[in-house]
Formats: sequence, structure tokens, C-alpha cells
Amino acid sequence: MLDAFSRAVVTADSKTACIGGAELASLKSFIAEGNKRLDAVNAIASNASCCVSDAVAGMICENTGLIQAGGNCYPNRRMAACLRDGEIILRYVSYALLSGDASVLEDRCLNGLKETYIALGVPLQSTARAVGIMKAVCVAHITNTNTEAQAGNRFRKMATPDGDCSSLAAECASYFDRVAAALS
Ligand SMILES: CCC1=C(C)/C(=C/C2=NC(=C\c3[nH]c(/C=C4\NC(=O)[C@H](C)[C@H]4CC)c(C)c3CCC(=O)O)/C(CCC(=O)O)=C2C)NC1=O
Repeated sequence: MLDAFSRAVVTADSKTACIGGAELASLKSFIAEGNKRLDAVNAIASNASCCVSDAVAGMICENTGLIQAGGNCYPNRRMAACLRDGEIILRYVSYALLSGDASVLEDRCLNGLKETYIALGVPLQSTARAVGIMKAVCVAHITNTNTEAQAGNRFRKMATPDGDCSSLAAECASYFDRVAAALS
């Protein structure tokens, strides 16, 4: 498992090079933007259960066969496993965003997940749909553009200073894209 700093070390070492100007510049901005990153991680972590339940509910709304006999969210035991998996995926995305590196997500969550799902008959496309909804929710929370129209009575705005979090939102989105890619 690597973070932005250990990744720079491993990359430099593989080239038998010193850490150079470009790597240092990138780490410098990682530090300078550090508080924004922490706010972004907090925006995800403190809205996690809402995000997961919204994503799984949305996935089921679009495909109600999932909660009927023979569907993979039926009976409640499987529904619980599905919600739990949503929470696991979101948790590892938040770790990746905190460390600025996807390796924790890849190594501890995605490695072998597709094979596990195929063996258990967990539908990959439906999972990818739930992951896609979680991505949209997280991007909205990081950029603080979530709306009451979308969230209804669960609407909650984070009390963070205004600022440009577009690159953190894009980075977070890229981790969700990795999840979708690992399941495709
Ligand atoms: C640390 C990383 C980690 C991951 C990622 C993980 C996933 C994981 N999800 C599982 C099951 C499962 N996962 C789901 C998920 C779903 N079903 C659906 O229809 C939806 C599409 C989807 C939710 C979005 C379900 C229903 C099961 C139970 C399947 C079964 O027992 O038949 C299992 C089999 C064992 C178990 O039931 O606990 C694993 C290992 N476990 C881990 O330790």
C-alpha cells in the first residue's frame, strides 16, 4: 500500500534516480492542498451511510428484479451483504483519496472482487450502477454542489470554506472509475 510520498520514492528508486523537481512540485501541491483533501475525505466519510443507501436504493429502483425471489438482493441476508459491500467500496475510495494513491483500493478491495462476484452470482452491471451513483454523490459532496432537489429530506450541506475542489473531485471520480473498470 502506497501514498503520494511512498509512490514518489518507489518510482524514483525504480529508475535509480533522486526525487526530482517534478515529483517535488507535485508533492508540494499535495501538501499545500492538504486541508482541502481532508475536507473532501470528511465530506465522503460523514455522508457515507446516506451515500450507500441512496446508491443501492437507486440501483434497485431501476431494476426491481434484484429484490424479488431469484434476485441477488433477495432475501434480506443478501440485501445486507450488498449494502455492506457498498460501504466497503466507499471506505476504500475514501482511503485512496486520503493517501492520494489507488493502491490501497486496488490491493485490499478490488483484487479478486470480480472473480468473487462471478462465483457468487452477484451481478457486475448492477454493482457498477450503484458505484456510479456513489461517484455522483461524492463528487457533489466534495464540490459542495449537492441540492435539496436531489437529496430530499436527507439534504445536508457541509460547513466547509468555499474553494475550487474540482481536481479533488476528479481524482475521487477516477477511483470510482477504477472500481467500475475492475468489475467490467
Ligand atoms: C475488504 C474487501 C471485501 C470486499 C469487497 C468483499 C466483498 C464480498 N461480497 C460478498 C457477497 C455479496 N455481495 C453482494 C452484493 C450485491 N448484490 C447485488 O445484487 C448488488 C448488485 C450488490 C450490492 C451493490 C451480495 C448480495 C453478496 C452475498 C451473495 C450470496 O451470499 O449469495 C462476499 C462473499 C462473502 C460474504 O458474503 O461476505 C465478499 C467477499 N468482502 C471483503 O472483505
